[in-house]
Amino acid sequence: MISQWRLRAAFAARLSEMYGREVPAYNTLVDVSREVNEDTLRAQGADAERLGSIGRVTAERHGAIRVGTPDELRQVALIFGALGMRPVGFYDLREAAASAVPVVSTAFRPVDADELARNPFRVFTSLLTPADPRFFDADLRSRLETFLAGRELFPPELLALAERAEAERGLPDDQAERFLHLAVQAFELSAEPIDRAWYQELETVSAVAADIGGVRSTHINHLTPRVLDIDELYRRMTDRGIEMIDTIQGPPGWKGPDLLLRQTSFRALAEPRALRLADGSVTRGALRVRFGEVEARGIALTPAGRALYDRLLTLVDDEAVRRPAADRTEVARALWAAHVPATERELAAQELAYFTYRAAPERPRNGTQPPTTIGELEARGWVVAEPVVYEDFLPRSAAGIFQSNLSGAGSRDTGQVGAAYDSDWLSGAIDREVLDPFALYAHQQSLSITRVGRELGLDITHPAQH
Ligand code: OOG
Ligand code: NI
Repeated sequence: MISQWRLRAAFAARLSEMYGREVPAYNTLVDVSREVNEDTLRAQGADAERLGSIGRVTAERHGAIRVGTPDELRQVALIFGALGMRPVGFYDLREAAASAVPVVSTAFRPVDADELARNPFRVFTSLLTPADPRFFDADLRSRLETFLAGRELFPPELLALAERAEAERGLPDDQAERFLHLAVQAFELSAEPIDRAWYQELETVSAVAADIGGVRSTHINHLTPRVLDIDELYRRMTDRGIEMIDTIQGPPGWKGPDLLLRQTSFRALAEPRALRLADGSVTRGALRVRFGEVEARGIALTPAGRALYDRLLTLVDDEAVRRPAADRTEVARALWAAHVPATERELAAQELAYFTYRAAPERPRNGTQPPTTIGELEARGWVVAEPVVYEDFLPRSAAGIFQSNLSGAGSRDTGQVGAAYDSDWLSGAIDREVLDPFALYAHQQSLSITRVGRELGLDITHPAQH
């Protein structure tokens, strides 16, 4: 029997192999990431592993896929469910992007700390929103929905195996092999000719809509390695002559702890695709949709910490309007230095970030009365704090990643009111609860405090959940 986490690790590795064959520049990104990670580890020693062991970080990837209907998303949820991955978080890219990005998204990932440590593979998964009249008029919507209803992304054999793997928490060897083969195949770029007129019609609305609804299959859009020093990676890729997008999305590089998530990418590459013309003939064309992305992960923030992050982003925007010539990164760095605590201890004290706690190996001597708050226990050497890694995504960064790789801005009818989608809607559509990332982090923190309290025989006051 192959367990779910082994299936997940094998799927991630095979997908990576397949994507490297399809998009060789991805291999360069993986190679440079590995070099940067090795150099960082050499330079920083154990500090470099504060947010994950080098083993985990080297193997770590996230993928991105895009589907067209709730039914397709339900099938995706089943396939990832087989791999022990659950839907976490709701991202509305329609609002976060300036260009037309008519999708709402979630991320499938493992949720338990030990499962994340075994293999943290996650997939950012976007669902097209044909019901949003800002992007699709009634006629286009109906043709689009008919087109989507007539395609099959995942063969029934794959779904049956997925169902079995999820129910039995694994698969026997031969079935595991078959499942992995079919699952990877489902995300390969299809050679089937694309109806050029249909693709182009959707492209005038949104390049993302064309990528999703203009073809009869799905494909992996990018696969993202994790790097310990993203500024260094950006420099090295640029030195190799690879054209990167203008910025690193997310928090600026600064002197304090790494927070949340920083991401950057190289521009989508032209890939040969077969196109069917109106007269039925097939010609070779090229489409730019797939790119390479890389990310650095930091500490998970509480709702208060996240609100601070969002507020600082707004301040950076305001400042950019006031001083258009100023360097955005410098502006962000200055704001960070002024508003964000520069140590883990202060982040914890202000309840801006999540930590787990364990009993210190050497505690104050007998007879010393221990304090009762977790902050005091940490400060006085009774417990040791470890930062919780941010396992999720950021809507604004995701929008930036989408946007910088679109061929055109598309169009949007701002006179229309957008169709409403939210986390509950998504849960209903796929018949699985879309989990709240904050609740997962808070639970992990609180569990560790309860445990350490039991170990030390103390009734510890937990930080407030806000
Ligand atoms: C997804 C873009 C978002 C990320 O890492 O934020 C994303 C897509 O292009 O389909 O992958
Ligand atoms: Ni991504």
